[in-house]
Amino acid sequence: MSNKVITIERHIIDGERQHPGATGNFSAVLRDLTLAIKVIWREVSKAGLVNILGVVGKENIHGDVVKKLDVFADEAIYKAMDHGGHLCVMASEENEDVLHIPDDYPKGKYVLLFDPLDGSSNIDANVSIGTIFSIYRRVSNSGKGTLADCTQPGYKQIAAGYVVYGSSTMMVYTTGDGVHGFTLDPSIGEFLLSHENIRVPKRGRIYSVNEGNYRYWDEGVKKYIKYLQEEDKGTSRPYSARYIGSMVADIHRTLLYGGIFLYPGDTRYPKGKLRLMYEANPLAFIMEQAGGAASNGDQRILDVIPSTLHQKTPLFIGSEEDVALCKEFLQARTAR
Ligand code: P6P
Repeated sequence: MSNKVITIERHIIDGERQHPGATGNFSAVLRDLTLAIKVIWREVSKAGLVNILGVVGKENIHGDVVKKLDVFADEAIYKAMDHGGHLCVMASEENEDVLHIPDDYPKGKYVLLFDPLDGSSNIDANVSIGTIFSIYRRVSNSGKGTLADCTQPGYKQIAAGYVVYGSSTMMVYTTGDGVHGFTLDPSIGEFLLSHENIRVPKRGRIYSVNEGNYRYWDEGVKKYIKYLQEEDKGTSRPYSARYIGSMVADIHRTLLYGGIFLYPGDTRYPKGKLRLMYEANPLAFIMEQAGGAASNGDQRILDVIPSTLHQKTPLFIGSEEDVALCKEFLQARTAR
């Protein structure tokens, strides 16, 4: 076991060097993004002190207006990424339209999509929350990026990652060459390689879903969850139920321990609640790169051809065998 201290910046550059002819721009994108994430971490880790540091909308002890954390995170990423000259356009969960690079800054060949702070409603209960990002090469020729640059199918991603701000803060990312996890060492402000080449177990023993929605699920989902709750030692059932309600934390546990996370469509919301472009796609890329799977119930998430920037999708993601079995129950629904 090497005791080398490998920062995420070092890991990114080493990865870049393995691609002859790489320009270094891509590693600059990830480096700039890592800086934005450290700025977000600093605010998120103070969130519990909000009553001391001022409440949202009011001036804090420094005379600055306190912003909602997800607005703060959104602005922190945009400001860190808008001037490096590597991106032609961005898009965020917090903004209806695409986010253009200011006119006086150069435009690059990459596209960044992000959910700046997913699960932020949990922050008051000190529950882990997360940042999710997805990077593509532009499809437009030059100049300002376009909506088409931001609505490419997930299989075209060149990188994806998430940060889970929890008991420790971890950044997990892939550039298509495996999945690697970095834990923030607050004493030096660096993300250090702690989980090299993460592999999700082929099958787990945990399912993660909001069972409060049971009455709205279709029959296939109901039968699948009931199946997981039956006793059969031969197939490691009953499974345990774990649901944090903060997707990045639920996905992180699924990635490390195996099992399945599901947010199905239902009679109220046929497409479910989660977003395709900056939630399901990046997490699907990561899960597949770790040996798992991600489906919308009918097809691979990464094969879905997007039609709108903020479109929602049902999501069934986790261990390969668990997702495959779940799909059998879902498709039995349509075969009925
Ligand atoms: P529900 C958080 O608001 C979020 O977007 C995801 O992080 C999480 O998985 C989901 O919503 C929880 O939704 O309907 O179960 O409360």
